[in-house]
Amino acid sequence: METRVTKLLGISCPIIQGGMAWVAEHHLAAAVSEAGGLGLIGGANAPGEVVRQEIRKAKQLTDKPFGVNVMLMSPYAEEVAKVVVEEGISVVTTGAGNPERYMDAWKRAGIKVIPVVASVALARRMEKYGADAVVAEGYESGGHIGEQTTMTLVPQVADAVSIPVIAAGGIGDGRGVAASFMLGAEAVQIGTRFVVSKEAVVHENYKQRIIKAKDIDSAVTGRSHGHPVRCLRNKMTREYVKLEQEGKTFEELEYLTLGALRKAVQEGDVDLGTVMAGQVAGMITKEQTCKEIIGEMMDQAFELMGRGMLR
Ligand code: TUI
Repeated sequence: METRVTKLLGISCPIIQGGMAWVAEHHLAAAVSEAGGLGLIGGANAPGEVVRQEIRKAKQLTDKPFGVNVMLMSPYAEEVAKVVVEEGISVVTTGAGNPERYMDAWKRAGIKVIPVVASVALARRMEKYGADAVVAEGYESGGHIGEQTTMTLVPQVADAVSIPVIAAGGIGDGRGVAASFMLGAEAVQIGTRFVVSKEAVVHENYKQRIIKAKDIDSAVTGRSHGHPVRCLRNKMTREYVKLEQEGKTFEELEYLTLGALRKAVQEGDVDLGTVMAGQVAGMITKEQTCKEIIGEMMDQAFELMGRGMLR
């Protein structure tokens, strides 16, 4: 399937992997790119040199294009912003903030810049600053989220900008891909389903928590201090939400989440760790290779769109 996004990125399937903290490392990024999508290395809270090594390892696993996600709330965002230029990365996505201050340097280096946005206002602003596309990410997503649902955000962003829109949040199979295209998107970003891929170096407990999750099993922590994060309900989220209701400040709550994502992803502590996942967790039933995931999603999307719903 060819769209402005596949042409822009030089990929064969309009599927971009989410730049998930701790999960989006070189094995996953390379596997998604090898399967025809765009793999991403998640900069997350890692120092520039760690991201540089991840980039170099991914280059050894694939000749296909892959990108880097720069998490703008990271204390190392500036370092990572330089590393992507030095390492000749061709596409950067950004999350959890406004990347304006880096965009000039990235554009001068010929990097395609795709900010993740959660509002029409930021999408418009990013287009003005030279973004090549935007990811419109809805509230159904895992991790740091905005307030708009994917169903409402994607068409409003698509109406507001001329650059291509990539839909994210709540897309777990080919039905979601087809629906996204109907909302005006020209590609999708997939996170949670790739967490449960064979190539994702993620603790088995984490993958099993997603596989066993039901539709209502995620919770949003951090609303009270303006940094809402969606993860699967557990001892940590129950304690967090209880303390938030008691009026505790961000600083008082921080101890609960410091290192908690690593604890879940690497050590498999899915009770006290942060198990970030989107609302699609309830429809993910098995571990598959990235190639199987992309193949299945595209086949199902094609079948649905071929029924005359889109073309
Ligand atoms: O960035 C994400 N998802 C993430 S980042 C992350 S790491 C983290 N861990 C703990 C706490 C916080 C972060 C885990 N998941 N998605 C992209 C995204 N960006 N979603 C929403 C936004 C966003 C929200 C507000 C982007 C910009 C924004 O406003 C910027 C502005 O200045 O208007």
